[in-house]
Amino acid sequence: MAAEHHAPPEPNHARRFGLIWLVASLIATPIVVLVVGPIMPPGNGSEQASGHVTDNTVLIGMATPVLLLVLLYLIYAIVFFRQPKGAALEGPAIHGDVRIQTTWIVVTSLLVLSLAAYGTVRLLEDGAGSGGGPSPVAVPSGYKLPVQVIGQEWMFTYRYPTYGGVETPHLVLPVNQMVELHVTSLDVIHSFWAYQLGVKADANPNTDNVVFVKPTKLQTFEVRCAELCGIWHGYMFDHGQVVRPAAFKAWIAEQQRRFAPVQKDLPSYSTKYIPEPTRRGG
Ligand SMILES: [Cu+2]
Repeated sequence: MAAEHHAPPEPNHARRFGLIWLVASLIATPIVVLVVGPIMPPGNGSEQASGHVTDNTVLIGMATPVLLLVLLYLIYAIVFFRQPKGAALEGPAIHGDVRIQTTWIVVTSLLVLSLAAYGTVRLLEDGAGSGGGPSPVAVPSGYKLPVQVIGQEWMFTYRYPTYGGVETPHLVLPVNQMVELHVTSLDVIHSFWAYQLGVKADANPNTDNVVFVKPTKLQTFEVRCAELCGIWHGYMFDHGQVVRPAAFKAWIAEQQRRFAPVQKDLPSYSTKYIPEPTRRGG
């Protein structure tokens, strides 16, 4: 009976848990990166979209060991630190443990600062598919097809300045061509969001917001307004297409022919437009 009181010595929990966490992280992180990474949004519709997938994979890869640390410790504590029924004892509190405090500060600082550095480098590489204002810091080299995106309540239209400033109701882009989008608005604030192309840029009145995108896949993509802009905001969407260069040439020629009669009533191409207020009582 007396033997009951001689409890076995406590195992080294820190070492045992550390080992469990290390093994779990070494197994789970590659699986997450290799299996979950490739299906992360927004897909591979453009260079910018593929860049987002890479960035999301880096983030989820770094988050996996952190998440495992929290979850596994929770399970470990429930299993090994469970108090017998009726006991209201807490474990000894940890105060002023220099090793734990230092490790905590160093590891969390390294994680956050390395992600900040990574994000800055990636942003400067290609602008990451978001608007950089009228003179963006990151400008890709080589020829860029300029296309203007005009938001207004409640639709987007598109102008192609290198094709006589023709204005079209749908966005069609040639594949594997770097495009320089000039996003603006005629009235309130909108946001041009082509999800599959990894592009999202504010469409503000009297503003020329430049964003670059290089579609890499023949596809139909969605265009949505991503800024609450009035009562029909939810219906402010349409579909665009990425086509072969020859198909683009044929399409733009057809648009120029079709819209020639109304073209003369449009203001000439400009990076921004100041719409005249509606005349009343005339
Ligand atoms: Cu809108």
